[in-house]
Amino acid sequence: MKDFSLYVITGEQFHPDRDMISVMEDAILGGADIIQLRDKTGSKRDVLEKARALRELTRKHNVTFIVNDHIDVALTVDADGIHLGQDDLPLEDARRIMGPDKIIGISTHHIGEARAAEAGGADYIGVGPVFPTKSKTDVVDPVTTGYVRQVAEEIRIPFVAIGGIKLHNVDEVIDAGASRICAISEIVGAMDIQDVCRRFLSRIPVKEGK
Ligand code: TZP
Ligand code: MG
Repeated sequence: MKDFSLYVITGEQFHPDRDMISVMEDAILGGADIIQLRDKTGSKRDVLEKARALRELTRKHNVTFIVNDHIDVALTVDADGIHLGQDDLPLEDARRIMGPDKIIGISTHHIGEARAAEAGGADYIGVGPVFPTKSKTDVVDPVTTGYVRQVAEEIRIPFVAIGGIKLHNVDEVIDAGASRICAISEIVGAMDIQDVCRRFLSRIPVKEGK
């Protein structure tokens, strides 16, 4: 997969007065290089409609587009990939459905899950929640920067740190070895989304070949 630095996930509850597409376009204009549609409440039709709109937007800007949970929606709109949690369809089955070329990302909360995802052929893993977060309703204890450090030392596929990451604590995550950052509330809930994205990017080490 194309490498990335700033991964932004939709969180419509954080911008009740703004249209989701314009929020995500601001994130892209600020430098986000992966956009994920995450909708835990909408009907399949709603999710599909949002996915189509985000697919169009991300194509226009040449940005990677991932759908959370819904493999059927991801395939229907020709998203670049899917993101799955530990209770979703297993990686092996998802790969069979998605084919070899689509991106599959897996959420992990400890090193055993990270190892299994890497061995199973995931394209990247999520590492989190690093800090407490209100954006995820199922209760998972923060994994802390200790887990970020462990993954940075051992896992070879790309990983993205997620969960409670803000401009005021992102340096701790970078210092632990992360070079890809994901945020929801700090970005989509901001007054000036482009500015927040640029500030995040200014803290993330520049990658070779990017
Ligand atoms: N997975 C782990 S933490 C999280 C998800 C989807 C929520 C991240 O949201 P925020 O607002 O950046 O803490
Ligand atoms: Mg899921």
